[in-house]
Amino acid sequence: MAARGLLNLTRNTFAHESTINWFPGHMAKGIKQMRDQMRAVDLIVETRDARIPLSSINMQFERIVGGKDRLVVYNKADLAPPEIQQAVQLEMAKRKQRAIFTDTSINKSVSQILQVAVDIAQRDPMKYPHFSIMVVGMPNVGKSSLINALRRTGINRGKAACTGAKPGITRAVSSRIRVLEKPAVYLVDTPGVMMPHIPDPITALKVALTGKCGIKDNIADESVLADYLLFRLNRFDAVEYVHYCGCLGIEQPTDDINELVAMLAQKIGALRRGGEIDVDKTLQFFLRTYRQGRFGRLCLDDLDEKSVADFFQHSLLDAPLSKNQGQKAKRAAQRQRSIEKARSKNLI
Ligand SMILES: Nc1nc2c(ncn2[C@@H]2O[C@H](COP(=O)(O)OP(=O)(O)OP(=O)(O)O)[C@@H](O)[C@H]2O)c(=O)[nH]1
Ligand SMILES: [Mg+2]
Repeated sequence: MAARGLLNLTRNTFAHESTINWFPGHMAKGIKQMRDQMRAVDLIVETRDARIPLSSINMQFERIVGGKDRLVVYNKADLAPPEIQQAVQLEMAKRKQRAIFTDTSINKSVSQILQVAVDIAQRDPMKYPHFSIMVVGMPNVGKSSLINALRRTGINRGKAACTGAKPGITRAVSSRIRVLEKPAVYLVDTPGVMMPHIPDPITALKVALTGKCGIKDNIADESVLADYLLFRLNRFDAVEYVHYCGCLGIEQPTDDINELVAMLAQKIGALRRGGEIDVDKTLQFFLRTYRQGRFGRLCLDDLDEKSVADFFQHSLLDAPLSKNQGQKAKRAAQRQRSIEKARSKNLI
């Protein structure tokens, strides 16, 4: 790994203003279906993305699943550094939430979910002649993959739910899918649900970067996503990307996304007639390669005590339900910040 001190890496912050407001109709419909079926549900498996353990929390589920027994599952654990697991579990324990980490390709990993269900069901067999789990979470966190993996692990059967690399594959709440015979355990798949408005622009970038919203819908600009990714990779000293782009000039990390695109385009042959660079294709390759985990196992959220506290205080607890509420909340937060700033300078 190159020594950062020698490198021309100049950015310590990433300036970004725009947020994401993406809430297609099938999500609102999905929430209604979830609410309608909630009475028959014994356990909620709230699935989050291990690469963004904070930013993949959707506070809407607090309102939807309210008092139900809940297990938080951090999926795609194979793409996140193993050392974050303890910190996240501690944080969840403080919030009285059980949390586990899963990788859907590993039976032992997903069978932890079945174990939780079996433990609850066996405590009171009269109450649970059969046990129903509803799997909820943001788009593309791997809900349907988890269901297929649980079916494979529990009853050795093939896929029952469609999965895909793009968000929005599951469009409606599914019927019950059996995943265990004794005790009888069923799962219900649900469409991924976004926050209608993500107030913090950097949280929005992380959500988009990990593939939670459709790029084709122009929700997030790929060049901004790629630039933010480059910024984070450099900040982490995660310079595996250099090896991908290395053969044609980049021998050390760069903070310049244009330089990276120029080199990478040559390497992958993303060139139009006359040698002009196909920027879109190159950016897509860069983002796809990251999402496949080929730049290493990275956690995009900061998990030190202060960052976690700030996150819960500012981004989540007052999470708005609509764009209007979001704008109001943003203005209120700005006002509050100016008051605090003025206070700290003893002006008030
Ligand atoms: N690396 C990795 N990829 C996973 C894992 N689980 C799922 N995936 C991949 O993540 C992508 C999304 O998986 P889905 O199961 O369709 O996600 P979903 O949450 O059901 O998505 P929606 O239906 O769109 O809300 C697919 O390409 C899966 O192969 C995992 O544990 N590790
Ligand atoms: Mg799905």
